[in-house]
Amino acid sequence: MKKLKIALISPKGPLYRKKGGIFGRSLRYKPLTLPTLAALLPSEIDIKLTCIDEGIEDVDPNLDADLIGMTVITGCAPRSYELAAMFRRRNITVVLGGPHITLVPDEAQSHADAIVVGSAEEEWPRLVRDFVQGKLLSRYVQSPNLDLAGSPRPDRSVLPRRAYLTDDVFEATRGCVHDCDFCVVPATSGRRPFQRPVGEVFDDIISHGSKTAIFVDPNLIADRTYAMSLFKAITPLKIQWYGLATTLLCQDIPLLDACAASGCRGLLMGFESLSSKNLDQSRKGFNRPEEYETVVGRLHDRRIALQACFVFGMDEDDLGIFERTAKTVIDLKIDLPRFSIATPFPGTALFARLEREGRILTRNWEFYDGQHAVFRPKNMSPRELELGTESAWKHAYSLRGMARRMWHSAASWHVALVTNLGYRHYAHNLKRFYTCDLPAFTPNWSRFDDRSSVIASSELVQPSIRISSTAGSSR
Ligand code: B12
Repeated sequence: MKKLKIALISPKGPLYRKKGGIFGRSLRYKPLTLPTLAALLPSEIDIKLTCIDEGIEDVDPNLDADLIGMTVITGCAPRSYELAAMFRRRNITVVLGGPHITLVPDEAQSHADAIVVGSAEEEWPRLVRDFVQGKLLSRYVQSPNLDLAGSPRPDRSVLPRRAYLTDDVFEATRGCVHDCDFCVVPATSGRRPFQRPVGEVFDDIISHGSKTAIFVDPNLIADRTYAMSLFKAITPLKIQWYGLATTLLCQDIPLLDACAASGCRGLLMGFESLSSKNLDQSRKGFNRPEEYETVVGRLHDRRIALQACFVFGMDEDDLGIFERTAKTVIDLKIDLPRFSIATPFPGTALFARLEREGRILTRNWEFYDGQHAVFRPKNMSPRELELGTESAWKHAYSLRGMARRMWHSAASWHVALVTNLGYRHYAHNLKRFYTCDLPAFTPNWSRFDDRSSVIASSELVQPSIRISSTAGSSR
């Protein structure tokens, strides 16, 4: 019987339009989505599989496939729809899935022969079997009763190892218990954290022979009991690992100690804002700005480096916020600060509120990359928000700022230097990495009329961003 030819594609995203992404391809870790989808393919069907991460290799327009599956995050949606249209014109069946499809299924439906809403563990193998039997449905929706126990380990071999810094990438849980209004996770996964049994995570790490691990879970400590048992289980492996957690970890000393003892060397935490009012409005009031210093101190005491993420443009933010935040991250000795522009992803509570208030500037999802203003902020213009964010990056990664932060870094001297230089390069080249407005990528400028008119008219107020001069002088 003829082999079924399936291609899985991760389309180019905001950060990876240019080959090499922000740090050059060698500093990226291997994404888990395509390896997870590959492992779920039904074993009884004879399949020839091709996997393409468009961030590292081009998609051949003449790709030979019977069925193409694409994973879509919001910033990549226009590119995904463009590819889908191209393949459908060639009578290839196209299936779309991923966070954006789950957030706005009705929009996505018209761009594909079938869509998968939610996780793929049950619905993707079912879809492939239906396709083979000529019974493809237009929509497959994951039931909320998903159980990750017994799911196959991701097949990391489907993407080339050499193209990435590491493929020691793991997923223990999916979903989060919190309900932050800007986050897509409660909208895509609900508030129940789905969990792989700890033993299966352990086996995945062992069988992959990993000495380091990156956990992509949105909040590894969402369920304390699970987190504690995971930390205890992996302690004997003596690996070094990196992941995501909330600041609540630092209020729970036994859990924090167990986390450190299990080999945690770096955590990404969403600090989001220095304003409690902003945090309360975003339903992330459990973050307490007055405790940020304690959070950093407790992590550093345990040799855990911190990548703290801040967003700008929330309703309490004024023009002084960029400078205040950039100075604070230096004073707090945050190892790797990150800044982005508040982004109301469709399907989130934040999007619904801003839409009700008539503040959404564009529905061109290409701009939904965390670095473009896609809504009208309260106390500044969209252009000021974009320039201010850039200034905060430059200030935090000025040579003086880097030196002050790195002096106290929990990471090794070498790692701190390489990562800081990487982000410094990024900070000074944001325009190159976020290129929605470059004709090279978007030849049809009129597609952006809705946003560009607002941005252009607000250009006039540019000079009022005080921090730009500070940042420039300290380079
Ligand atoms: C790892 C990660 C990254 C990595 C790698 C990205 C990658 N492509 O793998 C890096 C660090 C590079 C990254 C960068 C960014 N990311 Co990111 N990232 C994640 C993270 C933490 C985990 C993703 C993951 O691997 N999950 C494990 C896999 C197995 O799950 P999954 O991808 O959801 O796939 C499952 C289902 O969705 C479904 N599915 C997915 N695709 C498909 C396709 C088909 C055909 C089918 C049938 C099913 C299906 O099946 C899978 C198995 O059940 C998620 C948060 C999260 N935990 O989900 C954010 C997340 C995906 N990222 C997000 C964002 C915004 C970004 C950035 C724009 C951030 C920024 N400003 O820089 C950039 C853009 C990157 C780009 N492509 O240009 C958002 C997306 C929001 C949205 N509405 O689209 C998320 C959801 C975080 C968040 N809470 O907001 N990211």
